[in-house]
Amino acid sequence: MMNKFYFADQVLTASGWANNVKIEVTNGVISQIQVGKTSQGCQLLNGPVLPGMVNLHSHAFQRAMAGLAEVCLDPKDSFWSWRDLMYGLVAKLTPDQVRKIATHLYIEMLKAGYTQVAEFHYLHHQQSGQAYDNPAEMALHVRQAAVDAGIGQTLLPVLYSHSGFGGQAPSPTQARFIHNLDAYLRLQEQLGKNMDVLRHNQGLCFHSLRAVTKSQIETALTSLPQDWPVHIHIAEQMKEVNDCVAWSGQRPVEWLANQVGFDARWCLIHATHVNEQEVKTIANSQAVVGLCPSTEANLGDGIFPITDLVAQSGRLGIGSDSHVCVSVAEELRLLEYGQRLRDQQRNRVYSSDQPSVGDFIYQASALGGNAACNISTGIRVGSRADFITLDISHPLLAAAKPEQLINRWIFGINHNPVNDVFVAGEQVVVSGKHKLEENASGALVKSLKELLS
Ligand code: NGQ
Ligand code: ZN
Repeated sequence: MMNKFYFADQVLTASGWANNVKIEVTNGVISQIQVGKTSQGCQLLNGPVLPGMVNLHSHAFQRAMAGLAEVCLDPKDSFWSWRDLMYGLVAKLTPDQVRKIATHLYIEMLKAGYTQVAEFHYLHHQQSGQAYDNPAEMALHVRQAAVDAGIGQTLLPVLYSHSGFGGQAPSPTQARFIHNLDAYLRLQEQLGKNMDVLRHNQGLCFHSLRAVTKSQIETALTSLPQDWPVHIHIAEQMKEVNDCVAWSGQRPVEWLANQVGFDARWCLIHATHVNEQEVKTIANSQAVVGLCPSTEANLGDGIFPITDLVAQSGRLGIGSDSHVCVSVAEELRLLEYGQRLRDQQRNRVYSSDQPSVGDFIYQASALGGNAACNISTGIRVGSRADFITLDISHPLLAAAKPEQLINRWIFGINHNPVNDVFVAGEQVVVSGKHKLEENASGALVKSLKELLS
């Protein structure tokens, strides 16, 4: 048994802000929280303590092209022309490059305050489309990046078999993604071996309704453990909605609800284009909506009706997806501002018991992220000990009451105040620095030069 004791003046626990808090961590999990204590015998946590954030949607390799697709090549540039550019990157990447890109990215995530990432991993095979000698080669490189950075990871190997609704043949540019169901189940089995179960787990993942058939979804769901999370991209672009209607007479979320069904295990990524009935179905199901505000803005997706979901007690979380932004505050700010811009009103995403927008979206996103990863990381007994401290040297933070801190961070300041970061009770960021950051930066520069020369 490994016991550690931490002390902080102010902690945002699962039941709210508390003062003079002693946190006991046993084997990486919070075993006791005592309020109104002294710091004797404890490691002092420097600054107010918040639970770590979950990044519930990542395609790590796409970090390599962040900011490079912002040049107009055609007046009709769209999500789909961006995807062609992204496929150009896909065609070149080696496992070693992917690992280096992901390691650097995961270090940036930790420094931003994310302590867990759900990696939606679909770049499986060699350039030719042949599996690697070890079919899990790429996935294991992505997991190794999480191990090296020290971030928690839910690895979501993606089932991807088709290019469009109704089982259309994949395009040559998708060759590196493609599995049949048997090969996919073997990959999942292999990835279950030798993992650190405190920080790593797995989930089931369908790329989109374009990429899998109904019978594949059904067989995968019955073949894999029933407590695994299930992720899918859905209804991100109007073309997908229109193609789905043309194929089935139903909209994507409607089709999934009627033909397969979804519940609290599911994480619907984007779900941008939903009607009132679909929002109601999602809220009732308690599936988590995986919002990726910076990527959805970057790709011109549209605006998901968060206000309607929250009014019906639906669940949400945030992801940085294509990683044009690796900032918890920016992601949450944009989440709220999208609703304000649409409604021409202020203070949109909150609840009657939590009217503070920042506090509501931070905590709702952390909780939804936990569900989407099938983990528990809030500051409560029984959770993995993931927490962050804020550097309050900025005057706006220094003068803030605890209940104003998150709003000050998200809406009021322009730098990242995340100071120390702990994952499973291990400190991985110290005063804003990660021990591997210099090495990881050098390795990333080298990989980017190889890829982009
Ligand atoms: C992806 N990304 O799989 O990386 C997708 C684009 C697609 C986002 N949707 C490709 N952000 O949906 O076919
Ligand atoms: Zn995605």
